[in-house]
Amino acid sequence: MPVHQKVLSTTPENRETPLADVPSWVTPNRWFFVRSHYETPEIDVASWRLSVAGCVGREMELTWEQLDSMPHRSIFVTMECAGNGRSFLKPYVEGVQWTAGAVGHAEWSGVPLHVVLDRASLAEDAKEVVFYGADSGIEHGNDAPQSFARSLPLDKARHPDTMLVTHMNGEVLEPSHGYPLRLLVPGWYGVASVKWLTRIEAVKTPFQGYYQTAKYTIQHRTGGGVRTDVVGPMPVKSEIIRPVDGSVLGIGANRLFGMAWAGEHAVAAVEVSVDGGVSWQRAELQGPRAAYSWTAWEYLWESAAPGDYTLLARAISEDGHVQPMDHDYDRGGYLINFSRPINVRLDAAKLSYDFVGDVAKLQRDMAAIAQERSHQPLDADIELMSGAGI
Ligand SMILES: Nc1nc2c(c(=O)[nH]1)N[C@H]1C(S)=C(S)[C@@H](COP(=O)(O)O)O[C@H]1N2
Ligand SMILES: [Mo]
Repeated sequence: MPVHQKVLSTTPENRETPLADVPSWVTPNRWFFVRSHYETPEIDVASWRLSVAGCVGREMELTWEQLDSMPHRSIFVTMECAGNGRSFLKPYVEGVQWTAGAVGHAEWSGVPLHVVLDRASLAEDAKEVVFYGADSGIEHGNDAPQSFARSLPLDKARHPDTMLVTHMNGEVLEPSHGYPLRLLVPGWYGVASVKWLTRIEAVKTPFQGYYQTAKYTIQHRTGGGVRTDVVGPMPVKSEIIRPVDGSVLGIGANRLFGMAWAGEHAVAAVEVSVDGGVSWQRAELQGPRAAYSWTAWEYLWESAAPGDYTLLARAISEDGHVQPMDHDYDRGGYLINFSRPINVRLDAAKLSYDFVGDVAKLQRDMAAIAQERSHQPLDADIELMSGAGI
């Protein structure tokens, strides 16, 4: 059976990971979701340069070789699109209609951004750093072509984990993921991690770009009115990967399996409800638990009573935040981290004998799946993208 990857549009490229078919801690590159606003730019690395400019003591033009000779490191980070899960919102919200798979986890390698900022001697009065991608085009509702650009506040830009990335899971970045160089902002939504970097500019005043002020912003009610916030850190979230919505299961023991993540923080716990949120039980966390990375969890659900059930999972972050039960519509089509009900039926005519796997078994299963999948063709289900393409 070929595995289907859901392609929401091809120009620009938007496709998501089939989470239920790729239940591994590291998302293989060929399955990793792609979210692009314009066509993937063709870049010749021999003539490519990274310019570092603005409020710096020393402006620089770095070649690929120069970057490659700087100190490197690697980091595991979960990346999620801020619009992930948008198709589940009711009422409908405009934009790419992602299901649950605009999220993945990879080992990223490259040069810490602060190394480059230090070499350029960032000025004392710089307030933000702006990152420009090589891609450009006309976005819905805009006449003038523009390039994709986003800024970071100085503390996040200088953070030792914020990186200029050249490799993903040990391989040179693929064109769709930002070759030859992308930014990686651990713990923040994917939009901050600008692909196809060509220019870094330190500035004294807040950047006013389209993807900074018009898109990827959310409304926030304060005592006195409404404030507009830029989409940044990822809040705590979990996903039930198995069983999938609409499954018919046997009575007996059924294993629920999923992932949970909490942006800049590690996951502290995951709770599961099999009665639509009336009562909650602790799930078992499996495998690594670390800041920036998602954590696998499982729960053995034993029930002899046939009928319809609503399953929920809610994650709790190490800094004490609990995943909400409902979407906050002030956020529009972004920051979609509510616990989403999964409806299943227990059929009296079937018996189920699942058991909770130990970590070694879980890893053997994942390796076996990876092995099997690597020989299979990748099929694409093309769906027309609806909405404004943001
Ligand atoms: N230059 C550029 N960078 C970009 C984008 C883009 O369209 N152009 N999309 C952003 C968004 S919204 C997301 S979610 C991530 C997706 O990264 P991926 O395609 O490697 O998964 O890239 C971000 N960086
Ligand atoms: Mo995104």
